[in-house]
Amino acid sequence: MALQVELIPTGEIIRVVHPHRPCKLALGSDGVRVTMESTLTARDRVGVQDFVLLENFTSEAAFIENLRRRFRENLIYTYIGPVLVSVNPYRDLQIYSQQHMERYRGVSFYKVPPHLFAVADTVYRALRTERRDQAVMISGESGAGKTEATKRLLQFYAETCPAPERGGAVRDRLLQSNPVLEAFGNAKTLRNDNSSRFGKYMDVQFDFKGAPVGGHILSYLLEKSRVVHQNHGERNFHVFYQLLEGGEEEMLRRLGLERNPQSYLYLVKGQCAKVSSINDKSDWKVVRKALTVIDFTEDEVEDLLSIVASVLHLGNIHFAADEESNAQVTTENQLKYLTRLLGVEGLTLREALTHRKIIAKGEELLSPLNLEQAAYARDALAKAVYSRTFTWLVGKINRSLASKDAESPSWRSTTVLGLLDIYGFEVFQHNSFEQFCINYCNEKLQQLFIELTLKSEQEEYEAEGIAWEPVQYFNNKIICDLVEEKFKGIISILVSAWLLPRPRLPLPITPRHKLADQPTRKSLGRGEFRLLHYAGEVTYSVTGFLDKNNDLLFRNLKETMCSSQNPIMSQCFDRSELSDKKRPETVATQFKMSLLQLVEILKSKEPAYIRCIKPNDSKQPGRFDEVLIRHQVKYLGLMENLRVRRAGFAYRRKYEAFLQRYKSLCPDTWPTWAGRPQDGVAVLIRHLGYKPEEYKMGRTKIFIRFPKTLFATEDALEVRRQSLATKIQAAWRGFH
Ligand code: AD9
Ligand code: MG
Repeated sequence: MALQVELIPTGEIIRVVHPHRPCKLALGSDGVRVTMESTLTARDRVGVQDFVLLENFTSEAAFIENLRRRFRENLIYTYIGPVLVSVNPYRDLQIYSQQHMERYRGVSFYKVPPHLFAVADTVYRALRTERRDQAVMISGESGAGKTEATKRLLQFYAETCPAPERGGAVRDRLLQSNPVLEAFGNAKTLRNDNSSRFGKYMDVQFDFKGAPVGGHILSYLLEKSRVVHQNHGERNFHVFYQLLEGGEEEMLRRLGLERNPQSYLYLVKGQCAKVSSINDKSDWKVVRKALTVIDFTEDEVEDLLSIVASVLHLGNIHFAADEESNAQVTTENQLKYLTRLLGVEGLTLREALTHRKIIAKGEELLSPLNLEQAAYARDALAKAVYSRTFTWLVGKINRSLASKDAESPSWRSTTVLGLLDIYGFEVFQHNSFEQFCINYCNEKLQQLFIELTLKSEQEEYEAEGIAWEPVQYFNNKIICDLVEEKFKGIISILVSAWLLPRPRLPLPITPRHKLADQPTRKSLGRGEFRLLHYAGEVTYSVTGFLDKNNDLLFRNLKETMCSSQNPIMSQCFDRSELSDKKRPETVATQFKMSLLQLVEILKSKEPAYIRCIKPNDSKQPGRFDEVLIRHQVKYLGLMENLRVRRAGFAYRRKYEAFLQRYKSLCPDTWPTWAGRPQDGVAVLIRHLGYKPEEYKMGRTKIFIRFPKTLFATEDALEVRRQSLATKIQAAWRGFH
C-alpha cells in the first residue's frame, strides 16, 4: 500500500499524518528522521483537551490541527476554558450510556475528559450549590449537532436527578415534548435530515432538592414558508408524512386523506417524500404516544390532526379563471373537507379564498381576486393556520409542563436551567429575510457571549484579587444597532417602507452605518445591501423582504378563521386582530422584541456554552473538511473566545486540586502536606522552579500564564510515574 502522507507545518516540526500510523518527522542536518507513534506523547497524538493550552493560541491553523487530531481519535469534545466545542461525529460513539452518565456525575470538570455530560453536571451542581439560575447556550450551523446535544442534556437530567416528591410525570413530559415539537417544527433539508426549523429556548425548573418539577418553552420564528414550498431534495414538516404513513385507515378516512404523499401539492415540491434515514411510520407511533403523555385528550388529537389535514387539502385547492379573469374554486371535494375539518361555513370560505375585503370610508367592498392573487391568499392561509397551530402547540406543551406546585411557597425556591437550541449564522448564495433575521439573532447572541465571557473573566480575577488587564475585542454593537435602532435601524425602515403608498426599494442605508461597500468588494446589485457581520460579510437581497416581513393575511380569511368551530383554530384566530385600530406588528419587529426578551432572560442566568461544529457537508463519519470547519470556527467566534480567555492566564486551578495532582513532585509536599493548600502549592512550585512571571497566586486558585509551564510539570509527573512503575515492577520481580 502506498504511504499517503499529508504535511502540515506546526511550528518547527512537520507532522506527517498517516491514516493508521501517526509519526513525527524532524528535519535534521543529517537528513530526515522519522519517529514512530510509540514515541509520540499523548499530546502529540490526541492534541490538547483545552484550547487554552495551545502554545500558539492565536493561530487558526494550530486550532484546527488540534480539532483534527482529536476528531481522528473520536474525541469530539474539546474545551476553551469552560466552553465546550463539539464536532458532530455522524456515528454512534456509544458515549452517552448510563455508565457515562455515572462517570461524569458529581465529578469535577477537570478530573474527566471533556464531555457534554461534564458540562451538564457542572451546570447542575452550580444550580444546586449556588442556587443560581443557569443557561446552556448551544449554537452552530445546521447539522452541527445542537438538537442532539439538547436531547442528551435533557436525558442526563432526567436520568440522574432525583425524582420529585409529587408530579413525577414531569420528567416524561419534558422528554416527550421533544418528538411532538420535532414532528411539527423539524424537516428534512439538504443540510440535515432532521433540521429544526425554529429556534427553541427551554427552561427546566428544579425544586430545592434538585428534582425537575416543571418546564417552559419559548419558540422563535418557525420557517413557515416551508408549508407551501420546499426546495429540491427537501421536505415539508415531518408531521405530514408521519400522519400519512402511520395514521390508522379509519382516521385517514375521517380526515379525507390518501396515504400517498404524492397526492398533495404541498408535499411534492421537493420531490423527496421518502428519506432513507427516516422511518415516518415508527416516528408517528412515538409522536402519537407523546401527545398522550403531554396531556392531549382524544378530542384534542382529533382537532389537531384535522388542522394538519386541512393544510394538505388547502394545498390541493385549485382555481380557474372565469370570463372576467376572476378566480373560482374548482376543487369542490377539497372545499368540502376543509369546511368540515376547520368548522367553517363553506360559502364563506369559498368567498374568502377568491375575494378580498376592503373597508373604505366605513363601507365594506368585496374585490375579486385573479388567479395569482387567489393562490397567494390560499398559501398565506395555509402558512398562517400551520404556524399559529405550532404556536398553540407550544402553549399547550407549556401548560402540561407548568409546575403543578406553582402556587405553593416551595415553588418560590425553585431554580431554573435554560437550554437554548438556536439556528447558527447562515450565508447562502442568495440571502433573504430569513437569513437576515437569523444572522441578526446570532449577532445579538455573539454580543452577549463576548460581554458575558469578559464579565465572568473579570469577575474571577477580581474575586481572586488579581489585577485585571482590559482586553481589546471586536464590539459588534454597531451592527446590532444598525438592525434594531428606533427610526434609523433596518427593522424600522422595513416597517415604514411598508407604510408608504408604494413600498420603495432598495432600502435607504447610509454610509454612517459602515456597511461594507468598499471599492475592493463585489459591487452591490439592484435591491441588495450588505452587512459586515462579526462572522463575515453577507449580501442580502431585498426581494420579498417586505412581503415576508408584513406577512399579509387578507381580512376576510381572518374573519372566516375567527368563526372556526375547531377549538384549536378559534384559539389561534382572535377577533381582536380584526379591529382596524390595531396594526399587527411586523415579523421582524416581533422577532426583535422576542430576541430582546431572550437576551434579558439569558443575562439573568449563569451562562454555559456549547459550540457545535459540522465536520463535512455529506453527513459522513470520519470526514474532516478543513475549509468548512475553518468557516465555522470563524462564525462561532472561537478564536476571539480563545483570545479573551488567554488574555491573562492559560490555566487556573484550585489550590487543593493542583496540590493533589502534583504533590508527588516535591519531597516537602509528598506524601502529605499538613498546612494550608495554598502554602503547599507555594512550596511545590518553588521546588519546580516556576519563575515569578509565569504564575500568580489568587485567593483560592493558582493562575499559570503559559501552557509550557504546565506541560513541563505534566511531563515531570509522567517521568515520575514511569520510574515508579519500573521500580514497582523490579520489586515485584525481585519478590518472586
Ligand atoms: V439544525 O440547525 O436543527 O438543521 P442541528 O440541530 O445542529 O441542526 P442535529 O442535532 O439535528 O443538528 O444533528 C444532525 C444529525 O447529526 C443528527 O440527526 C445525528 O444523525 C448526527 N449527530 C449530531 N450529533 C451527534 C452526536 N453527538 N453523536 C452522533 C450525532 N451523531
Ligand atoms: Mg436542530
